[in-house]
This record gives sequence, structure tokens and C-alpha cells, in this order.
Amino acid sequence: MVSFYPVSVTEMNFNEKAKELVEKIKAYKHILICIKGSPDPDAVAAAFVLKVICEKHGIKATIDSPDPPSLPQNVKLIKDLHLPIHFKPLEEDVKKCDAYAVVDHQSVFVEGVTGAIPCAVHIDHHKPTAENIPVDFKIVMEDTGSASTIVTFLIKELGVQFEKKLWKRAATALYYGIQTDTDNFQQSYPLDMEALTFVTPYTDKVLLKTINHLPFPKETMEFLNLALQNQVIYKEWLISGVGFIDEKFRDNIAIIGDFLLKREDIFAVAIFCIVKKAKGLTLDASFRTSDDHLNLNRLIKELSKDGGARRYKGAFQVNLDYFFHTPDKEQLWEMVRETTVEALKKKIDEVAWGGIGQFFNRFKNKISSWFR
Ligand SMILES: [Mn+2]
Repeated sequence: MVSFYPVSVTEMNFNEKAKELVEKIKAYKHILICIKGSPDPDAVAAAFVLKVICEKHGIKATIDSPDPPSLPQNVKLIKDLHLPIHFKPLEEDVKKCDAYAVVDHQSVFVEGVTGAIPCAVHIDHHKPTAENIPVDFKIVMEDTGSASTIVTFLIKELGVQFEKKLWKRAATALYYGIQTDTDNFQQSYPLDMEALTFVTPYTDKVLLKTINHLPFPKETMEFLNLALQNQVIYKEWLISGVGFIDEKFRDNIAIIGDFLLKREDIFAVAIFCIVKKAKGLTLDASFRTSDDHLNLNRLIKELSKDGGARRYKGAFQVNLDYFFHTPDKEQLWEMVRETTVEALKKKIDEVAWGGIGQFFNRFKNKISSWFR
């Protein structure tokens, strides 16, 4: 019988990789750790631990994130663990740094940073993207559920001596990073569980409990309601646009996606909105699927180059800054909504025809289950 579950196949020598990391970062004095996209728990935990590794080896490190955290639990995690993240444009700190790092993102390209200083470190768990930017140290593992898992193995191998309080902060952040990126451990790989076993004894259990029991904010319920009203069901996909969303509520589309995926007759969800920022607009789309044969990464890349996916989830963005001063917001939304729904339907049709190599696998899966 063919196993359809991708078991861990990476033969990663973490010991060698950890030594290589230290060797490479030692070439620099001050590393700018860039958080691209939403500062989710996995990204902030991995960035924090990378900063600790740098500092333990006498290298300064600054973590910058252009976007503020969006969900209440993420705000609380960063605040209560005193995670040293500056929420400001990435290019502002370039002058004082002589290299940069990217964690938890498939591309190391950072506007205003790439080209100005070299990329020293890239740590990620998404599907690799084709780009020609030199990176001194790279560890990209698709068979881990989080970047936090990778950095946990690196510190384990390095035997970094933490003071007790610092290690508690790091362990708690790593635990929550692994938890959220593996959908509460349901979609974890063996390596995630191994990393979790390593950090769990040191975590702040009270904080984790509080964060895990924060109720849905009322805004989330309002957006969920809108998503239900606007939903379009097409070939077992649920597509819904929720209109304009203020930047600080942006991550709600992912939460709504998780929730709507539980519906029995669908296997994929796409939720999108226009994010209102102080000086701009973006179309944000969030994808969820329960089918690990769906080549979500390719589907998304064909819709927008500014996006991508890993197993079960993905996202893309389209810059709409030019339309910031539109006199008719409703008309803009209608155009964006119709275009997005039509573009998605077209891609879903291509998937069904085998163009994106998903339907065939699902079909094959069904056949094989008849013969079991
Ligand atoms: Mn991640």
C-alpha cells in the first residue's frame, strides 16, 4: 500500500548546521533580523532565539517587523514575554547593521535591505522559492511544521547556556510557535514533536493557558458573519470576500479560514479582504485546505508572485496603494471581489483538469481506498 502521508525524510545533521551557523554569523557585527509579513508566534519565536544565539556569540542583533501583531493572543505573547521586536519599517535599521537574516518566510528578498547589506541567515519551513540572492547560511526544511522547530534543534546542538528566566521566555515562545503553526499539533511532523518535548518542561504554563483561552474578539465574529453572508461555493471550495479590514484585524481572515474549513462538504477555503493601512491598501487572501495533495503553493504563485503556501495553508497579497484615494470604495471592493472570485474559479478549474496536479492525486487516493 502506498503511504500518502509525507513522513519525515530529511537527514539533517543539526550538529554540523549549528556549527556552520555560528561560523557564518561571526563574520558580522550587527545582524538585522527581518520579520516579513505578519509577526505570528512562529516568526517571533524563531527571530527571538536567533537573536539570543547571535548575542551569545558576541554579535549584536535587532529584530524589526514592519507590521504590528494583529491577534490579541499574539499581542499578549510579545508583551508578556518582553520579546524585543521593533515594529517599524525594515529599511530604517539597515545603516547600523552589516548583514540581515530572514526567518519563517520563503523569500529572503527584503525591500530596502537586499542589495544594501548581505543576507547572513535564512531559516524557513515553507516550500523554497527560486531566487538568486546569495545567503551565507541557509536551512530550509519542508518536513518541519514550524521555523521554531528548526531553531530549537539548533540551540539544542549548540548547547547555548541560557540564564533561567531567558530560557523560560524562549521555551514558551517556541512552544507557542510550534503549536500555532501545526494547528494545535494536529499537523505536526515527528521533528516538531521532538522539539516540543525538548522545550515543554521549561515553558510558562500559566501564560500558555491564558493565551490559549482568550475568547474570539467581537470583530472576529463580525468578520465571520460577513464571510458566511458572502460565501461562494465552487467545486468543493468555499470562497468569500469580507470587504475592507483595518490593518490591526488583518489576521482574522486566517482564523475565519480555519473555522470554515470544518464544514463537511468542502476541502479548501479562500478568504480575502482589502487591508486598510495608514497610507495604503492591499488585497490579502488566506487559504486553508484539508487535502495535502493540493498544490496550494503553485496555485497561489500563479495568482500572485507575492505569496505562497506550505502544507494546508497559504496566503497572498496584492498591492493596491494606487487606489488609496478612490472616491468610490464600494465600487473598488466590488471590482476586487469579482476579479478575485473569477481568478480563483479559473485556477480551481485548472486544478480539476490536472493542470496543477492535485485532482489526479485525490482521485488516485479515492481509488486506492476502494481496494484496501
Ligand atoms: Mn512558520
